[in-house]
Amino acid sequence: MRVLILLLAVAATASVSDLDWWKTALIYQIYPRSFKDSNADGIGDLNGITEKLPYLAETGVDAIWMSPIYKSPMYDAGYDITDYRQIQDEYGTMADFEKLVSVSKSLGIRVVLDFVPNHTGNESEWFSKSIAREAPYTDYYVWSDGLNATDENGTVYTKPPSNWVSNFRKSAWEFHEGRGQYYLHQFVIGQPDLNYRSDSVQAAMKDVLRFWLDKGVSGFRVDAVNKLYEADPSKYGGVYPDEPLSGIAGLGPDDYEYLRHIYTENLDETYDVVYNWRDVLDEYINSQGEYKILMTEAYADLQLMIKYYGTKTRNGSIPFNFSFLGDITKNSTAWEIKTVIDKWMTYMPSGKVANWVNGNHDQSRLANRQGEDRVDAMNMLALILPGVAITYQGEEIGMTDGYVSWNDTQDPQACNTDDPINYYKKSRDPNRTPYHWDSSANAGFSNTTGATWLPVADNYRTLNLAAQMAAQKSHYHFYKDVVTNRKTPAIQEGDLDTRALSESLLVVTRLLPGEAGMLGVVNLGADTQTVDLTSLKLLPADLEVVASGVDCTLEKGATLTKSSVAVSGHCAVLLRSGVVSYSAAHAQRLAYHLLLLALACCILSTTFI
Ligand SMILES: *[C@@H]1O[C@H](CO)[C@@H](O)[C@H](O)[C@H]1NC(C)=O
Ligand SMILES: *[C@@H]1O[C@H](CO)[C@@H](O)[C@H](O)[C@H]1NC(C)=O
Ligand SMILES: *[C@@H]1O[C@H](CO)[C@@H](O)[C@H](O)[C@H]1NC(C)=O
Ligand SMILES: *[C@@H]1O[C@H](CO)[C@@H](O)[C@H](O)[C@H]1NC(C)=O
Ligand SMILES: CC(=O)N[C@H]1CO[C@H](CO)[C@@H](O)[C@@H]1O
Ligand SMILES: CC(=O)N[C@H]1CO[C@H](CO)[C@@H](O)[C@@H]1O
Ligand SMILES: [Ca+2]
Ligand SMILES: [Ca+2]
Repeated sequence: MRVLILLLAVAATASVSDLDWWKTALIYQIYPRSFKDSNADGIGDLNGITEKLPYLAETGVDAIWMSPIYKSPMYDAGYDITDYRQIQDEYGTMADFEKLVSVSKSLGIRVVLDFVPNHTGNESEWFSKSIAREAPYTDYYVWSDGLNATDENGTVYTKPPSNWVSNFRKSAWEFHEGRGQYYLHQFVIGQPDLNYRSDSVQAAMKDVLRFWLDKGVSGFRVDAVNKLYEADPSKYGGVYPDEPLSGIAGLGPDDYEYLRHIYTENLDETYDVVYNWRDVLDEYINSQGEYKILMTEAYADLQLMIKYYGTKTRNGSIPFNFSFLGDITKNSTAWEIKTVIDKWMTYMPSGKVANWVNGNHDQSRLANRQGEDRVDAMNMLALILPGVAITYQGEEIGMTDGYVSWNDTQDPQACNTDDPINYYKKSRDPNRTPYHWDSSANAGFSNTTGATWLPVADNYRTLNLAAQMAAQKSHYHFYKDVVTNRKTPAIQEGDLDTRALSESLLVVTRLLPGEAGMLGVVNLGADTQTVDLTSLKLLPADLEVVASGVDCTLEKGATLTKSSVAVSGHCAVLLRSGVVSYSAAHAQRLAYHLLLLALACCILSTTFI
């Protein structure tokens, strides 16, 4: 009987951790094309990822999220999917994928896939059948007749159904001869938007989720979810309404930011779809014994983002918070960074899980956006704040944007500018260059004798993982030390306290009674500053350095006291305190109250006697 209870208890704890794994997961975003090439064709692939899984396990990563690996003609680096159920040839086979999942599992790493529901590639069978008006595909996409217009000479011509602009510039409508109608593409011409007003599309996309869940994936990151719906023409007299102008100076009708996207973004209908997908994922919790994560990419205002979390009656997703990307710059002060953190924590519904994203394949590298001297600071903040942390490949070693010439440029967002001089302002290629494994040819990314799909950044000989592993101090060592300490109860569950002690000093504390406290201290300035932390009353006085950034003179293992912590310029440092005890404070208060009581008794007794 006893043994049985013990077994049940063990089983219960195991399942709790499997249900809660996602709440504090460190998720590593892999951009498959640029991670590791296993067969010397210059393109990263699944077997390359599998080969490097031990590295990720050693680093302490809980899950990998892979950018799209599905069948695609690569008009938008795989975000133009022609078959949601097949692996792109150059990335490998379904067997390679299954091997990747099983090796991941054996190393304790979960696999999260990118789900791209807004559009397919134009070479998909669904699109061909929709062109041919074959049921049920007829209305799978957003089709519309053009509008009749007359030019100055009185000649009648047809123009697109509305003024909508693609995210990658120019009209969002493309005429298709075969169907004799326009189709909508919020991204490139080769990415026709699916029609979420079709029940068949809704059902088909749920089946796609089930297909991969059946293969044992642990959840999805959903791409561009805020673009799922566009205005319903039946509510606008049968036409797609034009969007109003943004009024932003210096832009023309081809620019995405020229319009205010009130009819093509963040429509109310979107949220239900997300909640429905959540339900599909929940079908698998019992059968696979783990919670499935759902994260949504939606660049939107905070209030709109928060709705993705769910409602009183429906569970939703974790909306990606891009505030680290969008709202923090090289010049942000400690006050501003604290405000960004506090804002999210304030608006987030209670009981939900926060997340911190420091980079992705669409944004300049952390080192370029925020400066090389802030790489450790930003990595640490994402890792010690409550909730999910997402690291884009290469940020753990502080990779920088690579140079990609006009001739080598692949990104449609840059190619669509037709501008060989200024293309780079729109290009996302510099932050997608291959990972720097070591100082050998092609940075150890590929053994090809030809060109890699994007050129390797030329600083790889000095800035690479092998060099950082060998060095005494490096971004990588710091990152890994912080990740190790991320597993402590204080960071997993402790209360959060953020303080900007000056323009350049930020202190993030995580305290849990009965456990060692953890605090990250960041000096954004160039000069050493001495910090007095005695205002953190519950923080024990004795501190030890457990992770020391590249610019820190406080070394790992050093001990100090909270009244005086000298933080060198650009230093990010993680400190561990002694065990936090509420009982000591309690005991003190109790003693004080007892004293008061005794005094009162004394006074009373003397008065009455
Ligand atoms: C445009 O004109 C054609 C004839 O030239 C007509 O068949 C069609 O219905 C008109 N479309 C609209 C939206 O008025
Ligand atoms: C898909 O779109 C691309 C342009 O992005 C075009 O070159 C190609 O011909 C299209 N393919 C089909 C089947 O429509
Ligand atoms: C939402 O998810 C939580 C677990 O994370 C579960 O306890 C709760 O029952 C779910 N609510 C609904 C409405 O499904
Ligand atoms: C930072 O400040 C400098 C100097 O004041 C300014 O030139 C630069 O544009 C600012 N950068 C950002 C990203 O705000
Ligand atoms: C961060 C991210 O995933 N961005 C993607 C958003 O969706 C478009 C279209 O699918 C892609 O081009 C981006 O890379
Ligand atoms: C909560 C928050 O900071 N929201 C941000 C989300 O991302 C967009 C784009 O980066 C920002 O404009 C929002 O401020
Ligand atoms: Ca390859
Ligand atoms: Ca759409």
